[in-house]
Amino acid sequence: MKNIAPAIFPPNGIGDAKPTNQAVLDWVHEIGKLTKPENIFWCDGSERENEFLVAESLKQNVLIKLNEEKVPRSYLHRSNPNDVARVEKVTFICTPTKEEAGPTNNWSEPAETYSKLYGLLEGAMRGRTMFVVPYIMGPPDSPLTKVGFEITDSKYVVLSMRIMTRMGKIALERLGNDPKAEWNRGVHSLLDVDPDRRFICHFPQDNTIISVGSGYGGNVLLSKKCLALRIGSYLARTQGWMAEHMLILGVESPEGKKHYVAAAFPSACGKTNFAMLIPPAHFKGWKVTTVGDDIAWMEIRDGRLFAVNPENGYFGVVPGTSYKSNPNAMKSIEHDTLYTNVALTDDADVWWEGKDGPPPKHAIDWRGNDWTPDSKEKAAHPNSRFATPMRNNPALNPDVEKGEGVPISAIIFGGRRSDTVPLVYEAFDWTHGVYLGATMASETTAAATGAVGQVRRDPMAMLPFCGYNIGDYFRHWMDIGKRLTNPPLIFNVNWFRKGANGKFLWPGFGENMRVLKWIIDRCEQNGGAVKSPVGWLPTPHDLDLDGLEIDHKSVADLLGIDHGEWQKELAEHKKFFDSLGGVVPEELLKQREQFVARFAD
Ligand code: GTP
Ligand code: SPV
Ligand code: MN
Repeated sequence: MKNIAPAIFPPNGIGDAKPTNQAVLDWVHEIGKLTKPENIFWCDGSERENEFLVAESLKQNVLIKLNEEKVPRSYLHRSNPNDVARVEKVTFICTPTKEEAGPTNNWSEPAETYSKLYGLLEGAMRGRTMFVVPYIMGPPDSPLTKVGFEITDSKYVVLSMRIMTRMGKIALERLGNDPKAEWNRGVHSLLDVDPDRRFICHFPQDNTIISVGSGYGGNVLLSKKCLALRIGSYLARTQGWMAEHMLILGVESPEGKKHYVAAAFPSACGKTNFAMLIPPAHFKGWKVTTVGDDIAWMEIRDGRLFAVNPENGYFGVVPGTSYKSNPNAMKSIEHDTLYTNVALTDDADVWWEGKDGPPPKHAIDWRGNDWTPDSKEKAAHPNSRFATPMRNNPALNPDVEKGEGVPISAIIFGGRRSDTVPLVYEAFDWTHGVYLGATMASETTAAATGAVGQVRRDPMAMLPFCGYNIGDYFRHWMDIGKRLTNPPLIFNVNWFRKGANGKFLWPGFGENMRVLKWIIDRCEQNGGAVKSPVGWLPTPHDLDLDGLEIDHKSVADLLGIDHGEWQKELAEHKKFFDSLGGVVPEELLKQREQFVARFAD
């Protein structure tokens, strides 16, 4: 195997933050014996360590330094062109039985899978440095916070984990010396970045993740989709809380009244953008702040749902990000940012499709080839990403570190649907809301490998992220609902409905404030709505559209319920439930019948 990650040799005082917990030491020893690295680098998360790792990464061309004036302290990384997105078909849930993983997950038997992966890892780190990255997910003083360790042979992973998590000493302190303490074991090796030897495997019962053969995003930053969602959802079910693929935002009215909402949209369907929304001029005095942009961990307190953001940074979609669409994201990525697979301009600035201003006359594309505006290829990969600390966000909510989290007034589900699904509507109650989440669908995006633009069912935006049987997951939602005396209201939104001309009917981005305002009005029990077969639906008068250039016909189309389309939709719901092979809770099957009956009335 070619050594694509040669060892580095730190000076004294760097790379030696060895933990004292014997369970961690034993595990690192075991993985070291297996992978046979040149040396072990124990990360402490310090500034000095970061500087050293950046310098070594520049030497090895893992990073390219960007223009210090234009994007200070920022770098570009190019992943292997065969390795640019999550790969769902090689992602496995390795529970003792196939039933536990359920009908929506790839399953493989734990003992066999360990043995296959250990075979691949045998000697895999020869001539490489094995990094041990301790981290916590969640605010330091939250009861939900979890400790994880990721072993990796990728410097890019270490540098990304430093941005995306609270990394280093803080985790060693939190873990302490109890050898029985709960912590997540994550093992990652690039191997030779061969798609045929790429596997992302989760062992929920062992709180263990093993990822090999990739160096990209959600496949390898094991804190994120692997721990915070797949293992997280499994732990959440047994421990009575929720791990969801949701942004969390705060809305404050001009009078100072605050609400928090959590919203589940599938990958590349607008979470980061919604979380950083800037209200249009018409909403003078309204403020939106970001708690999280991708993942919410929620627990019940005083009969209400409280949410924390387990992450410490944003791993966001770059293309389409501009001062027009998302100024807060643009400000966040102006400095101290690690870019992956964007284009590099001749003055070492970054560029991507949809950035403000004209394209550069010449650039180097994400693959490292010459690019001009006449090129047929995209300059930036459609799933190119930024990793940036949440501290960079001008709209960061000041309570983001609060251990108890923020109280959730509304949960929003949403997907990319060209047709059928109205701009916004509200569920009649919790069970109806769970049904809306369970049956939501979205057109696939570049965030995962495979076809783009195909409608697929993606329950609660968790299809690729639920670490156990989806039927039990639905049941868990129902059980949580029973324990809530003051449950959030549940809504569904669709920013992506298209008109007859094939263009989006809704302007989206900041203008989504108009929908958010209606949602808040409903939470305050003063928003108007009509009862429709799908749920409570605003009339055009119930939405504040003042100052928005949109014609009556578009608004009517956005809010319209086409009975023909919904007959097809309800048939798809049935097909989806049937495909799950009898795991769907009775209450949800009943919801479908009621749905059908409302249309028949
Ligand atoms: P992940 O990080 O993959 O989970 O994605 P995300 O859900 O955070 O999506 P993000 O906010 O990064 O948006 C993805 C794409 O959708 C980008 O190209 C955005 O420009 C586009 N987008 C976001 N919000 C809107 C919107 O309101 N309307 C339209 N038309 N496009 C949007
Ligand atoms: C997603 O795909 O939902 C992401 C990007 O947030 S990744 O971290 O690669 O999973
Ligand atoms: Mn995501």
